[in-house]
Amino acid sequence: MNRYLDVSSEVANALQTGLPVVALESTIISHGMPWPRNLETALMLEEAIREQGAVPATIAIIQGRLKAGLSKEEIRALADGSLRPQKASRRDIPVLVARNGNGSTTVAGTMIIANLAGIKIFATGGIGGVHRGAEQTWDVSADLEELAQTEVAVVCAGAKAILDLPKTMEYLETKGVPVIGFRTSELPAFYSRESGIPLNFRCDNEEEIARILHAKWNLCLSGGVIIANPVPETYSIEVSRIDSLISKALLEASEKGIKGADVTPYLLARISDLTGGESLEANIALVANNARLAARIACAYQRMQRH
Ligand code: PSU
Ligand code: MN
Repeated sequence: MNRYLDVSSEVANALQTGLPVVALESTIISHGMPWPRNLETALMLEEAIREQGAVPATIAIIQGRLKAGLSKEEIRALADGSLRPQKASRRDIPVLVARNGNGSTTVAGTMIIANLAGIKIFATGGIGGVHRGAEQTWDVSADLEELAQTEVAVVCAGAKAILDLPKTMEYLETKGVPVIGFRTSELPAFYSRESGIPLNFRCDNEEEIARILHAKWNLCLSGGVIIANPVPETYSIEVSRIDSLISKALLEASEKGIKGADVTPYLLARISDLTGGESLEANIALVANNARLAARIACAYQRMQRH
C-alpha cells in the first residue's frame, strides 16, 4: 500500500475479496455543481453504484492524505466548501500532500489515486480535452495525458462542446486511447447525444467492454480507455440550442480574463444559468447514467478476472 494513500475499510475489503469497485471524482462535487445539488448528487451516485452490485469509492485529498472511499461526512465537507478543496490534477497532488492540503480530484487526479488503490473503473460526467482556441492558449487538459498513461477505464458522456472535440479526438488517437461508444456510433457531446463525430468502436454490451479492458492491459498496452455513454434521451439538449449558449459563455470568460483551471468551472456555472438550470439537470442525469454503466462494467470485469 502506498504510504500516502488511505483506502476506506469498505473499499479495501471489496478489493481484497474481488468485489467490483467504481471510482468517482470529486471536482464535479466541489467545482462542477452548486450546493446543495452537489451533495445530493454525490450521495445518489454512490447509491446508484451499490444498486448495481458494486462498491463506490469517491476519491479526494483530505489533509494531505490521498483518499479512496470517503465517509458521508467527508463528502459533505467537500460539497459545502468547508474544506476549501483545491481543484487537484496531476501537478497539484504532490503539493497538496506536502502541505496537508485538501483537494477535489479531476479526472486526471482521480485516475492516479484509483490506480494506486487498484481500482480499474471510474465514472464521471465529462472529461477535459483540447480547448477551443488551443492553438493560441495551449490549453489542453491534463486528463488527456493521464488517459494516455494510466490504466483506468473512464465512463463519461463524452466531452463538452466547450472543448474542441475534433482536436480532442485527434489527441486521443495519437496517444492510443480507445474511445468506445456505448450503444452509439458517434461521440456524445455531454449535454447532447450527438456531435456528428463518428467513433471507431461501438459496443452494445458490458461484457464486450470488459473483454477489451482485459485485452488491453494483459497486452501491457498501458493507458486508459474512454467509454462514451450518451446522456439519457429525455435530458438531451439540442446541439443548435446549447452551442449558442456555449459561445456566449466562452466569450464572457475570455472578456473576464478567466484562465487555466478556472475555465471549466466558470463555463459550467454560466451555462447552467443561461439554460435556467436545464443543463444542471442534464449533468446530474448523465453522471448517474454513467455510474450505473460503470458499475455493470466493473461487475463484468470482475467476473472475467476469476476465469
Ligand atoms: N467536464 C465536465 N464537468 C466537470 C469537469 C469536466 O463536464 O466538472 C471537470 C473534471 O473534473 C475534469 C476537469 O477532469 O473539469 C478538467 O479540468 P481542466 O480542463 O482544467 O483539466
Ligand atoms: Mn486547462
